[in-house]
Amino acid sequence: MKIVSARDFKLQREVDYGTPEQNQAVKDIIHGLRAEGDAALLRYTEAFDQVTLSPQDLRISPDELQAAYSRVEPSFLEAIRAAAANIRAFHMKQKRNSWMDLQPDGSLLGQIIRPLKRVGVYVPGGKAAYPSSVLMNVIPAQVAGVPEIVMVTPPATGGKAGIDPYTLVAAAEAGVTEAYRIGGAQAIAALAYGTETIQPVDKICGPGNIYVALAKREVYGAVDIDSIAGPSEIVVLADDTANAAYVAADLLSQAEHDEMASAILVTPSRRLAEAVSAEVQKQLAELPRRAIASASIEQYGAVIVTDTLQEGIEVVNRLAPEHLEIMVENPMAYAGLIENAGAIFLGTYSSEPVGDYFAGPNHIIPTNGTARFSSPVDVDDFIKKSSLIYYSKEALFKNGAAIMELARHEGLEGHARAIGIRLQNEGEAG
Ligand code: HSO
Ligand code: ZN
Repeated sequence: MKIVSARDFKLQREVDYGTPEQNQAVKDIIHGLRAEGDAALLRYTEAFDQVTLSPQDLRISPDELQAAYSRVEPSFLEAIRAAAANIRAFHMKQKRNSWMDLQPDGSLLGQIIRPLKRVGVYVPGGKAAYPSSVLMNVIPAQVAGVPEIVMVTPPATGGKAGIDPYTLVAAAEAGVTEAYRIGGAQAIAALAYGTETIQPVDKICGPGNIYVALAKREVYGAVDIDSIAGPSEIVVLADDTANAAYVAADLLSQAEHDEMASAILVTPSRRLAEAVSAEVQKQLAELPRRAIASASIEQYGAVIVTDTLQEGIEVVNRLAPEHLEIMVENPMAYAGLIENAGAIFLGTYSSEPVGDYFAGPNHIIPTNGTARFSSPVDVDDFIKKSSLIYYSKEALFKNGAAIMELARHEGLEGHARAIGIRLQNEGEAG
């Protein structure tokens, strides 16, 4: 790994907005789907997934979901149930209540919290179908009270039998209420606009390839979308007390996600910097996904050596990483100094995979420095609020003049009169 000083480090960040051809292809698919519904969906599935379906095959039946249970190991089922329980418990803490405030003048103000009615979750096919991500998308929606949670996932070649049983089990455990074997931009368009078979949703979440990401951008506005996730990132802030082999293993755990993932060590210890760099090389050689991980380490990996731990904290705050591990002598003392990080893992035993899979917090976390202003996925992403306003007569008479003043200042006489008519009609003088 390259070892650089904080001054010399330049973070390379790229957001993929697709080529003009990709953007045009996505626009055409959405247009086709809106014009022709199911027929277009089946045609695109045949063209892009090489699977021929008829309209009644689109839906993954409840029986098929159930049948997946016999195709996974009992140990997998046990593990995913334990993870789901932790994730559910963590997200339950985020639930908000509607509230109302009664004012002394008899007026009443409040907020009504309601779940979204129907949410679509995209689950990519192939190697990137992570059951853990199904849990992380679906459980917060379910805890929020969303009654209809629709999963879509591309039909693997092989058609009906092709959907990964682990994905199906995760979906069933998390609380998916409907599932369809569709993928790509056409699946996003179907969720956004509906077809004869698929009712449209209010929000679409979940990761996907560039076509899926572009389609989500394109349908945003007609429906809500989650943020578009970039490659995984980990920053480890460590001092001389850290175990170099553990730090290296944690860096590699995220480098193996993607050639564009980034894994960075920030440390004031030159000794640790060198030890971790050597460990990364050693462990890389034995890692099954070494091709991906070494490309990531080569391009986006770095060890940043700072003068002090304090300077290390400043570097971390500037990077605003998706995941931060703090492996220093007294990690608790530093958590409060971190202003920008999506998830903070404290101490030797809180390796990132603990959070990726199991502890309970969501693993869908802002990337690309966006932890500066945004947060991990949570229950709030699946609710909406309505404001509640009740003015008593007393309140209106007390404040009517001020309201009319503001309306007239904006040249909106109709607004002023809507208030004025009541004051005149029912006031002392009226
Ligand atoms: N580290 C990834 C999540 C993940 N890890 C899924 C394993 N599976 C992005 O936060
Ligand atoms: Zn991960």
